[in-house]
Amino acid sequence: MSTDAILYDYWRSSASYRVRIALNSLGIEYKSVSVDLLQAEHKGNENLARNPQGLVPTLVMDGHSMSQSLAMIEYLNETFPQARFLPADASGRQRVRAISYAIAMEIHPVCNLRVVSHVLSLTGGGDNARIEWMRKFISEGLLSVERMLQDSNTGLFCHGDTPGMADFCLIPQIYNAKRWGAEIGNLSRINEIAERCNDLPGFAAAHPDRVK
Ligand SMILES: N[C@@H](CCC(=O)N[C@@H](CS)C(=O)NCC(=O)O)C(=O)O
Repeated sequence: MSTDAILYDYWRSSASYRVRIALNSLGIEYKSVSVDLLQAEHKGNENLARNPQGLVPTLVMDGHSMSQSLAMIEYLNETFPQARFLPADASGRQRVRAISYAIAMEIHPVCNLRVVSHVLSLTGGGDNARIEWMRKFISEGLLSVERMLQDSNTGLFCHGDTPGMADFCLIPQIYNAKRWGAEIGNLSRINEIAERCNDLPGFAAAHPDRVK
């Protein structure tokens, strides 16, 4: 589907990766504009004008400039009738949001570039400290998600048999776990779901290696 959507993102950003999966899953064509985090482009005036928090991603669509990846996914869910990113029932939506937030609001913030860089600057830590930090919070966080998934509402995907917002959060976090060498091999539910998601074209096309 052709739209005038623009996603301001960065190839390795997991919040951007979530939104790429959602857009691809709906077959929405969009223009991708890179905001290079390593060059600090996200802190520049151009990015601040579109994203007041100075972060990525930003989705410009339907005349709105949107920040916050989960709010974008919910916007797409509400505006595209074919999207089934959240279930129809309130308790299902609560569960999908809880899994999504366990990743996006618990694991992701403490592993963010600016947070880890600041910790290292305060403590004088180097590359090894960075790796240990990332491994600790990602493996502990995903272990808690694995426990959330030990539930009869989990199906082929995080909730039931349709991929949705929780899966859109999980897959980028697994990419990060692999990137940093976090121990997740024993998380059987997570690994099974990841294998299924990664076979889907919308997920595959959103992978960082496909967009860098
Ligand atoms: N909760 C925000 C998080 C956005 C976010 O933190 N993005 C990261 C990249 S994944 C970023 O811009 N980091 C820049 C930094 O930490 O300086 C969302 O879901 O959109």
